[in-house]
Amino acid sequence: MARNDVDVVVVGAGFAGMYLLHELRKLGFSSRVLETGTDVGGTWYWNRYPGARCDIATTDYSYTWDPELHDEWTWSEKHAAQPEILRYAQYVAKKHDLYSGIDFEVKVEEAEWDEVAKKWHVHTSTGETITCRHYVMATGCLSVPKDPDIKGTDRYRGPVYVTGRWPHEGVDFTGQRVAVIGTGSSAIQSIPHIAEQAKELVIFQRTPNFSVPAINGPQPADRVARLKADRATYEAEAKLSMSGVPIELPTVSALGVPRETAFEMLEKSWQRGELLSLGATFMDAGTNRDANEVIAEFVRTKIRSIVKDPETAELLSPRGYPYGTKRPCMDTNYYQTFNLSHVRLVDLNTKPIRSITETGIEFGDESKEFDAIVYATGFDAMTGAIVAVDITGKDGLTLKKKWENGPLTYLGLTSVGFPNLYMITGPGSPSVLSNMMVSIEQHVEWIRDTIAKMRDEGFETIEPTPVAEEGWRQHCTDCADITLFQDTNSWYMGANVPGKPRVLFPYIGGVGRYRKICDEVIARGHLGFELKGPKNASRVDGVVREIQPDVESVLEAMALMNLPTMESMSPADARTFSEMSSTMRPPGPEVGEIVDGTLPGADGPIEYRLYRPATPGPHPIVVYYHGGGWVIGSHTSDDPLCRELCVKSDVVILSVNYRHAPEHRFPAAADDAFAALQWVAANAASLGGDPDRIAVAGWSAGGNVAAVATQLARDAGGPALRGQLLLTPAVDGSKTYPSMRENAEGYILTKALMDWFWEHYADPSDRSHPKASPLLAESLAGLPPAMIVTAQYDPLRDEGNAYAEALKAAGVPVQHLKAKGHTHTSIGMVDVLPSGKPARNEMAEALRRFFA
Ligand code: N01
Repeated sequence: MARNDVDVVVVGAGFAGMYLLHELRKLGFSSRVLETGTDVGGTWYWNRYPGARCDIATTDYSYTWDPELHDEWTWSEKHAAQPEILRYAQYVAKKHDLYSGIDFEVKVEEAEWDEVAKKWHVHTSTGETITCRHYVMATGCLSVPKDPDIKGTDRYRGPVYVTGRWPHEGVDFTGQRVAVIGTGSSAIQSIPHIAEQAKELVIFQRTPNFSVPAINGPQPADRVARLKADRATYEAEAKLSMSGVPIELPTVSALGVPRETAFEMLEKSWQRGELLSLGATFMDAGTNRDANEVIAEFVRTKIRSIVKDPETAELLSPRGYPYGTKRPCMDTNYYQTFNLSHVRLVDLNTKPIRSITETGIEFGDESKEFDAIVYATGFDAMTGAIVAVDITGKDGLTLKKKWENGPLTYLGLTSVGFPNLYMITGPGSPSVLSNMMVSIEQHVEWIRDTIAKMRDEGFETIEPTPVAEEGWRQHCTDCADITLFQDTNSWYMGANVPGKPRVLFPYIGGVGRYRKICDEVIARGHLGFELKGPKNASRVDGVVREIQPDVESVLEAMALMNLPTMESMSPADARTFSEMSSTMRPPGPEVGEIVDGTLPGADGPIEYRLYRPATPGPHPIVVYYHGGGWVIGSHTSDDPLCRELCVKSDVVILSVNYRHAPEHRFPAAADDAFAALQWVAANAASLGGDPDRIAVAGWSAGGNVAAVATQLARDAGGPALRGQLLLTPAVDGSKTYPSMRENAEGYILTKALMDWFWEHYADPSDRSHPKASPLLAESLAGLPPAMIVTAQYDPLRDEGNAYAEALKAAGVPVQHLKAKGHTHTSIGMVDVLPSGKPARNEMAEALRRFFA
């Protein structure tokens, strides 16, 4: 095959391009690897600034595909420095004869898809056009330095250095007055070294960063021992971990322990000298702002304890954005550097740079001369290097145009309209939120296996489907939505480059989950891809993940616990089991007052719990019916949800302990529900409520009795109700809906459990009675406005949907929320699952509207 007509063109000879070249050769594919630099190493070739080191311990930042390397190469330090990592890349390239497959000093300028030939034409800076079946961008996530975006940069006549393009021969700053602009990772690593040489060093800071000490030294003995004893297990754990480094997952909330204990725990993490340690101290650091603030304040106390000048310490202390939402830095003596008399910090918020001049910098009301300026101003991250090449796909569509409002990819690997184009660690993959080595190897292997399958099965092209791509965008958004990342101006969000769309560029669902998804895509016949060949075609369309990521995590954790099923227990044991589980959940918000009491049920007294807001009354009253399949639960079992509804809707919630089956079968629960409603209406004023503003609410079986009580009130001519809020209600026990089969297992409420509940509650013959199945009422006209919430992965979904539709058809105003990616139980899990919060907010809003 001609050199300019190959199976695969790979752009970039960093760790990704090198490994891919090795794999392609192994499988007999012809390839060209094109690299702008003069050597291999990618990021470690370009970033030669003083102090450049790997922030991930280098033991974890090593290739795993050549096991011999583990014996042949020993890292001299825990966090090896750039020259050593570059030597490692060169060593591997020599050992595997990779140099012979790489063209250096070649820049790829354009690539266009040829729909007739089903090939890419790649145009390079040397004037060559290379035709290839597959085109891989292995261009790295942080490879295009961003424009510093500062007035006057072209005026300066002295030497200018950019951290990401550092001179190969190094720079000697001895005796010089040096300015460093920026305080990201590159600056924080280089500043202590520049300070050692410079006569005077001024650091221009726009946003202070969180930095943890590397505590560098030899490779940690315990890690080395672990790897020696069982490397395979270690590597497998890394692949399924959150960030590509196996660390123990936290189980403690930062808010669940006293501040002193939290700080002791953080001190231990600090002393570990690992990039991920601080953030991994608490389970809620990434999702709860208050929990995150505990870490932020800990770092600020550290800064205050190191930096002697209190004003400088304060300026260096990050405030106003959560820890981890800008990439945390790792340093050796960064904060200590500010104790040196020739080092000065300038806060650009109070002294902005007016202009760079021919000889220095004008800032605030000052003007200073410098012998050298260092720009540590970062990169056009994630997409910069990809769209720097003019890539034109099908129908003349360019990738740049397609990504105008944010990158659209399937799995961060491929994009609709660009057949046979692959991105290694592209946007929408864990990439920069992971140990890059783990993510690089995974993508290389995924691409390798895919193109090998195509060759073996006679396919010429592969392209994701629009449905799959949109589903992936939504899943990435779902993952991002439950984190604290969105409000921070970070390069993760594209905020460092003016005009760049503001989305979270990397996938934040975790390395392990991501890998499982990619494997699942392949196992399901390349789900979400269309593959075409001259003689055959395959299209398995669909969305690979619709479940909310936090819901999935809870389901996975529960599956690991291997708990007995409730239906295998006696009702008494099921109740005890359920009560025990409830003791472990967060309590929900504080309310003004809680009052426990009894009220007359249909056949004797029943208990209730009243939740009163802290605001002055009288308040509207919502009579609430708990979930638990008429068998388990009580007036206190939905405590966190009742508290939250009380606070958010500013209403009194009165939760009723209606009688339970099998001791009290149908229609005891329904009769008690109605009796409670009547009693509340008659006693509203003495309960501190407004008798004219009463509504009902209920979850699951509680939604069932709430709906029934509403119908009974209508039929009895009162009490008059303002509304009904039904959360994943059971409304028809007379037949099996498709969702009961679809979601029969795996989502906590199972078909078997629902059958068990019905068996305990009502005879089959009774289940057609509207007091058991309110959907079957003769008429639904004249009922109060309803808010109905149904969940995608709930066996009861379709009957809830049917009730919403039937109410609408009967002229009842209905707000129907179909909670995407949720289960029967997930929406009500207050302070456990952030993804349920929007639905609960809408529920609270609906209650307010009922009474408006
Ligand atoms: O770049 P950055 P970096 N005027 O974008 C400031 C990886 N990395 O090269 O925060 C004034 O983080 C900007 O201010 P602000 C790592 O993932 C890894 O340091 O935008 N200031 C910020 O302080 C890292 O996150 C390693 O307000 C301006 C700084 O410049 C990523 O690369 C080592 C400005 C840029 O910080 C990027 O790090 C190094 C302006 N006009 C890097 N424009 C290792 O693992 C920008 N800034 C070893």
